[in-house]
Amino acid sequence: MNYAHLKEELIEYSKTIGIDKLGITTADPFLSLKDRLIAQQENNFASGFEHSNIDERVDPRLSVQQARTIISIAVAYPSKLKNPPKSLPGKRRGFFSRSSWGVDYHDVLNERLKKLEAFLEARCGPEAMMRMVDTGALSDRAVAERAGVGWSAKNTFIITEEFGSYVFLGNLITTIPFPVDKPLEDLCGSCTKCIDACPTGAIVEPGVLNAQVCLSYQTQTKGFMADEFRSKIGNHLYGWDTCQLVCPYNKKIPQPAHKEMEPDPEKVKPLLLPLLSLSNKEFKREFGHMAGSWRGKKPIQRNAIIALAHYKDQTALPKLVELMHDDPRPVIRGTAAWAIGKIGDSKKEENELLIAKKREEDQEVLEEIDKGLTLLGFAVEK
Ligand code: B12
Ligand code: SF4
Repeated sequence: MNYAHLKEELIEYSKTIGIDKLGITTADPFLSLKDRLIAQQENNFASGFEHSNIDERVDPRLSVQQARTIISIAVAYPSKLKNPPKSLPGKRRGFFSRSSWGVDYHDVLNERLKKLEAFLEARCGPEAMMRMVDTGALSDRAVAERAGVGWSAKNTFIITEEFGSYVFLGNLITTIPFPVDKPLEDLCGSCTKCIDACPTGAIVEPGVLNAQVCLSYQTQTKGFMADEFRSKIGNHLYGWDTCQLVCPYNKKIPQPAHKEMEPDPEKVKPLLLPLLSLSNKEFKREFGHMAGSWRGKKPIQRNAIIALAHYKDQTALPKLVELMHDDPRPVIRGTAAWAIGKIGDSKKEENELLIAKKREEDQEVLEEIDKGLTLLGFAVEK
């Protein structure tokens, strides 16, 4: 079998099924990544969303014993929203980051990798292969970097020269001895725009992210959001793109034409208030197909309440009072109480908070009620 020829055929085929870039690397262990992953944990910089077994993360052969190569694919996604609906007083809107536009990228990339698998099986017979998109053991970025798909940039992204960093990554581990590609030159140079623009200083040094303070991570947690981040997330419901938006390599890039990834403006910039009344079933129907729904309804609703507080939207007060009194979830009751303090300006809101304070039994919610009262100028006894 001529594997160089097979690789050429594979690359040609990949273009016909919506893969924008493909590179191949060996299945050798990612040695320098190991220390990096250990350091992330020791410094408490990891998010907790990473695959937990570090040996499996760095050694592809713990996933596929006879692995010879890893195919890395990149699929570009749009970064510009056509005809965005306006966020108006009384009709304020939230925002899902670009990685959540269109159909969940896990489904899109997995479907494309399945096609690559079938293509290779038809030519090589049954081979041991394993697909990975985001949730697999390997670091998708480390694979893409070594396969020459893009360089590993200061903002920790893989940046492609063709599509900037707006690419999703996926891998196919194979037992096929393809010739491999070379890593690309790092083109960040002396630029530090992403480091300077990050509102929380999350890029602690070039290529190192403290995920705990990254606003993308903060929008995805399920508990109470620390006050310092509430004032920063603005109207963001899921994810964060500042370190991509400021990057010069994302400025003059083509908008990809993948139908599945086209954003529905009403879904990616939804009205905030209706989000607070969605049942689980309605949430799944409306947002379940989006990558940003993976943590369920609660973080999105919590962030929607914070966004309404950010806008000081008075029309939200009746709903927030209802949530503070009746919602079974402490995070929602407490965040609503804090938001009432942020938005409210009358005795009425103060009375509602005092009523809630008498009834509430959850310690964290009680603290949020006190924050709300303090924001309204009420002297809270400690
Ligand atoms: C956990 C995780 C997160 C966490 C932590 C992110 C992080 N930077 O570590 C949080 C929740 C914050 C997050 C946020 C986002 N994520 Co995320 N995330 C992941 C996940 C599941 C694991 C990442 C990981 O292991 N990080 C640990 C670090 C240490 O490793 P790494 O970044 O993978 O690898 C690099 C470093 O190790 C570095 N490195 C290695 N050795 C050395 C040595 C030195 C000296 C240095 C400096 C660096 C260095 O080079 C490696 C290659 O670039 C991957 C999917 C996967 N399975 O890999 C997606 C992934 C990284 N996420 C992705 C995306 C799209 C996002 C968001 C844009 C979503 C959004 N809009 O909000 C943000 C971007 C935030 C950011 N600046 O990274 C994409 C990135 C695509 C790309 N072009 O790079 C991925 C690859 C998913 C995918 N399959 O497409 N994510
Ligand atoms: S903003 Fe500058 S430093 Fe940051 S990733 Fe882009 S080119 Fe590199």
